[in-house]
Amino acid sequence: MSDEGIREYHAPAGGWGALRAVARTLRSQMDIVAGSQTLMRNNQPHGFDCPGCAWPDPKHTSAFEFCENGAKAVTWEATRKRATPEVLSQHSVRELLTWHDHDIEDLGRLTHPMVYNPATDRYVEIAWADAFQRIATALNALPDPNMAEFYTSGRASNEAAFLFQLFVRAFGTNNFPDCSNMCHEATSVGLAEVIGLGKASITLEDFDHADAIFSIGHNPGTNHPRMMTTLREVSRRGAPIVVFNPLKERALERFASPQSPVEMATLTATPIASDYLQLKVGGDIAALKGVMKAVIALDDADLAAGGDGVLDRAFLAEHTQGIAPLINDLRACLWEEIEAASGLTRIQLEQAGQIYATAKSVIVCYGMGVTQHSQGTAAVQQISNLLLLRGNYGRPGAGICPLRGHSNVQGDRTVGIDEKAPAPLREGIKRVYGFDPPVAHGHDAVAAMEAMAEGRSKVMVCLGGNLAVAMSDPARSFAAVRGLDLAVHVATKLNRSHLLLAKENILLPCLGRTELDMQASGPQSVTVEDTMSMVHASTGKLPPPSEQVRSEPWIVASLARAVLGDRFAIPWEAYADDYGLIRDAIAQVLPAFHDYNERIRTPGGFRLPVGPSERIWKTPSGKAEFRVFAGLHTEAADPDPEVLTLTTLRSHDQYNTTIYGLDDRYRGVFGRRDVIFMNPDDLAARGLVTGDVVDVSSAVSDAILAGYSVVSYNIPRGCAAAYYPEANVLIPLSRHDKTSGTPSYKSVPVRISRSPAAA
Ligand SMILES: Nc1nc2c(c(=O)[nH]1)N[C@H]1C(S)=C(S)[C@@H](COP(=O)(O)OP(=O)(O)OC[C@H]3O[C@@H](n4cnc5c(=O)[nH]c(N)nc54)[C@H](O)[C@@H]3O)O[C@H]1N2
Ligand SMILES: Nc1nc2c(c(=O)[nH]1)N[C@H]1C(S)=C(S)[C@@H](COP(=O)(O)OP(=O)(O)OC[C@H]3O[C@@H](n4cnc5c(=O)[nH]c(N)nc54)[C@H](O)[C@@H]3O)O[C@H]1N2
Ligand SMILES: [Mo]
Repeated sequence: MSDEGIREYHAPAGGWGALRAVARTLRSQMDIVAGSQTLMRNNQPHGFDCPGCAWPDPKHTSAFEFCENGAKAVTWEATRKRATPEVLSQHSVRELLTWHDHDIEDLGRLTHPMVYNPATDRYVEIAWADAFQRIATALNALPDPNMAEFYTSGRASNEAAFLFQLFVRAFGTNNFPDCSNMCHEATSVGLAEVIGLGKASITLEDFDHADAIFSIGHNPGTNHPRMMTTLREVSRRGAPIVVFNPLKERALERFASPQSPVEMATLTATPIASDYLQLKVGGDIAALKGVMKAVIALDDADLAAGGDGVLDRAFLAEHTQGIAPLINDLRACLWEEIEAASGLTRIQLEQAGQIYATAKSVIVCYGMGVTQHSQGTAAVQQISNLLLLRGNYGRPGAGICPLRGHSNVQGDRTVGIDEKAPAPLREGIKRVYGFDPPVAHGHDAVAAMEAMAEGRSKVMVCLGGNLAVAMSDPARSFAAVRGLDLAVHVATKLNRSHLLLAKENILLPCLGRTELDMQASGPQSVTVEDTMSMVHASTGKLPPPSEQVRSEPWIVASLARAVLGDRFAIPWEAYADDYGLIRDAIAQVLPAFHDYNERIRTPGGFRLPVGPSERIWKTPSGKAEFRVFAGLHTEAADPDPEVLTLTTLRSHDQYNTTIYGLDDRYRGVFGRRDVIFMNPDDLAARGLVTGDVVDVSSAVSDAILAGYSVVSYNIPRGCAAAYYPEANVLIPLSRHDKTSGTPSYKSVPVRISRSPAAA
């Protein structure tokens, strides 16, 4: 029995709890004065872009936009701790592998290039030139360039990412596994098919004009905290916010703004959700179909009463195709089946349909709760269907808002990190550099892991991230990395992926966003694209963690030169000396970036073209397309009533695989992560109470998460939740959305049994 550290948390999200958490973080990682000055430069017109999330910056930034988790991201990077060669000489890799992920990263910033020495089982210093030489030798020895994988995590700047893809394509492959493949790939693929662009259609200002917001499967209080300021304003002006989430997330219930002196002084808060619909995990397609069915019924009723209907018929005629089969499908869906699959009642869904049909303009926001299922792409397309019914695209206050994860994951894609090698990009490269980039699709993240596991790929070069830990199925993924000839990691901090030893292993330490990037032509800025397609500059000011640390563009350019020599007419050295030249090159290859250097001088930057926001649809038909999904399940339900559907979540104290601390304040968990949230009736049915220790076993593989404590929680029956990345053991690599490749992290069939160890 272990209910230690589990207690209910009654305060609203934000508020004093958030301020206290920031003070604690500053104390543990930084000198407090330097720390708070650094935070002030966060997301300011001349400061650095917060490495925390991809939420845009308001045009009129107040003196300091407070964000607890942004503060954690910044202080974790700008820490005073250092993982020097001396520090790493004290710990063998065998020892480090026994450490908690938090402790591995908490060694601090990597300060020198390092290579693994098998004789001592330690990472030791190596000169930059020697590191590049060893990598070049291994890459050039491969019989086929498609035997190497080049991973990107979404922190890389546009400049670093553009050089990386140029290098890799010149080398000869499109193997670009990317964190986006584990994240919003269902959006990139699904929305591109139906509206011609896999990105948000709105701008931040649209929230001022929306009459209703639908929020589906995302947790902004933790993962996009600056969005809470926006949602709070929407709520205060009385526009309904309809939430679809299996868990009652505190910030979506009520939020106290640390920016509001009144709320802080009076301990009051603003309610956020007007309607909180606790659907089943994986119930999104059914719920969306239910809402649309209700809208069609309202339309029928209005027409029968002599009205014009609630559908936007002028928009449908001019801009869309395929509504008839959708309406037929919705009419054929039975309410009982929708209720069973969604876990919501007909009345709840009709109420949501009523709000949708009454609002002139609606924005739908969504996150990983929608995309990370075996039918994630189809779920995204149902969201688009709903918006199309009433022409909720391309006018003020209306549109779709996928919440991107990493701060520049969207930009990396735009500048060419894409295993599918789009034709305009290839043509641009050919025009500017005179060579033909490879055409054949390369590997996405799951395909790369499978290729490594099967020995088809032998070298992996990672521009950031923690691929093996972020990926499902560590048994398979860890073994895949360990089977390589060479693993190279460009990183700020040590993590577990670096400890999964290939034959040769090299760590290349890089600057973070907060740091001064000095090159031959002077101090450099980089650029990033936020979730609303705004491209802007980011300029670090802090001194680098050591004189041996290099910028990502410099590292990529130097690596490219070592591998490719003079085989291509690409001015690698000039690019590393002056990032303005990289931006000129991006603008030449991708015309949407015209006058790039000029346009980033404006504070806030510029917006890339977003077709759907102007009702331009770059689909084969030239129209926005409705997509019928035959069925109701985002994940096929297991017929065994004993099987629960487990979803995997981020705690309030983590950034993906980076574990800042062991608390999850809003969910009432403190000092631990080994818990599984379950419905009280599901617990009672198994004779369990909060704190009982259980084994969670996968219903589709032999994997077990042993010794977890159950927590009675407000979550629908048949559903459960646990933290990522620990729960990844339960997810076979083969369980992913076959259309987009996104792993099914959010619907894992599991069984619960009392832990024999505890008995
Ligand atoms: N502080 C912090 N910020 C981050 C990150 C971080 O780890 N920490 N990660 C960044 C990244 S890469 C990303 S992608 C984003 C992620 O941001 P989110 O999309 O908010 O990510 P998750 O924590 O996975 O939370 C998903 C939400 O979906 C709900 N959910 C789970 N299953 C379902 C379902 O089947 N249906 C529905 N409707 N909802 C469901 C969960 O209850 C939870 O509230 O955040 C980014 N920002
Ligand atoms: N079960 C489950 N699994 C999931 C998810 C889930 O919801 N559930 N979410 C998925 C999602 S949405 C994502 S995006 C992936 C995340 O996958 P990744 O992007 O691969 O993982 P991160 O944890 O963000 O990577 C952290 C590491 O990045 C490095 N780093 C930090 N800053 C920098 C920098 O500025 N430059 C460089 N070069 N390196 C840096 C540090 O070494 C740090 O250890 O995980 C996925 N995995
Ligand atoms: Mo993500």
